Amino acid sequence: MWSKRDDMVVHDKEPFNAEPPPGALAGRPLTPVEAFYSRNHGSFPDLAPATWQLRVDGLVDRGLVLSLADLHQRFSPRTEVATLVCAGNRRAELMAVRDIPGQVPWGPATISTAEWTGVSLADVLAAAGPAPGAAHVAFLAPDISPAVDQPYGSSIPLTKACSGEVLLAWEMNGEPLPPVHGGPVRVVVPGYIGARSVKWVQQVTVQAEPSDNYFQAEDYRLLPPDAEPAPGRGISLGPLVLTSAILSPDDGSRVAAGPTEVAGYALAGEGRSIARVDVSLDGGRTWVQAAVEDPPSPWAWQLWRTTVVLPAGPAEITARAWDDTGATQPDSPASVWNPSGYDNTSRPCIRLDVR
Ligand SMILES: Nc1nc2c(c(=O)[nH]1)N[C@H]1C(S)=C(S)[C@@H](COP(=O)(O)O)O[C@H]1N2
Ligand SMILES: [Mo]
Repeated sequence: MWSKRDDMVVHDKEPFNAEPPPGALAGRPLTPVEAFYSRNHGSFPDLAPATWQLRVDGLVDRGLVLSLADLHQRFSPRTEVATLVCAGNRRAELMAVRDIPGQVPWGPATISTAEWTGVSLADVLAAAGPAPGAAHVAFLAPDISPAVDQPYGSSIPLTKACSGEVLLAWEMNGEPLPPVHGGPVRVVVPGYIGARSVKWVQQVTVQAEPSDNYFQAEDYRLLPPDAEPAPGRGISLGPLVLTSAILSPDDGSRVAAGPTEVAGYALAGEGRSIARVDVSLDGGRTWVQAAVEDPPSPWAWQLWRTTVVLPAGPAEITARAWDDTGATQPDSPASVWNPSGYDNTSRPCIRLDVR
């Protein structure tokens, strides 16, 4: 069985969509399972570990059918600490600019970090032998999204699939992967949006083109502000973009005048790291630097904190992260608004009532 904290922010009970209160993530490099966000497009399938099988097919020399025992016996285990973040993280701030009907109003905590153990997808693909023409690896799960009447699927480029860090994982934070997070086995694609880390995976297909599944071909795409979703339209989201958020204090809360600790996370794109996080109390005219922790792995967020002194009255705290190429975050949610509400990577801002 699995359970979540009583104070999870539950956006939908069925399918289950929930994020922890932001403060629950602050200052903890690894997220306990009970606080880990959960994003689902359909009901959880009920898969028994003893009968679960993975089919590997498509453009391969040898198709494979693997049980959980086969994964354990035929391949060496690999563990990676990786942050998962939903492309819809911080959508609520976009919705405040202009409504986005029918989408989950996610706050800044649709992100979590765990230690995942399984086998490298690369090793399994090597056993199957990708054939000429192979360029993408598609994943398919049995959970049906009632909104589109399709099972959940996605794909990643073959180069990423063969990069070692992509896992077929059966353990999360040292425990068997719970059903809510895709147990018995899920894909974990470090450095990519959460949507590509397919839970309850049953089929891995090597193919020439990206998956034609709704969640790859039509959803999880960044559209121009004036466009409607359509298959193939917009930028297909994969690799993560530089972002950060403030986790504590809570946006809109009341705090005592004087020194206040401000804490959050920052996450750089693949192959990059966070070089600096700045915090401003005057809407971005002046900035001080926060202390940034080393990441728990190259595939994980970096936590940051600083202490600011707040006088009584209304306060506004803004943060911005910089990566090691010198890139920083866009100014405002309005500047990145898009019709499906993805990739709100604008610099975070909270308001406080200081007494
Ligand atoms: N089979 C399946 N896999 C899935 C999903 C889903 O609905 N079904 N949701 C995806 C999305 S959008 C995200 S952000 C992550 C969330 O993983 P979590 O629920 O373990 O946090 O799972 C991804 N994998
Ligand atoms: Mo997501």
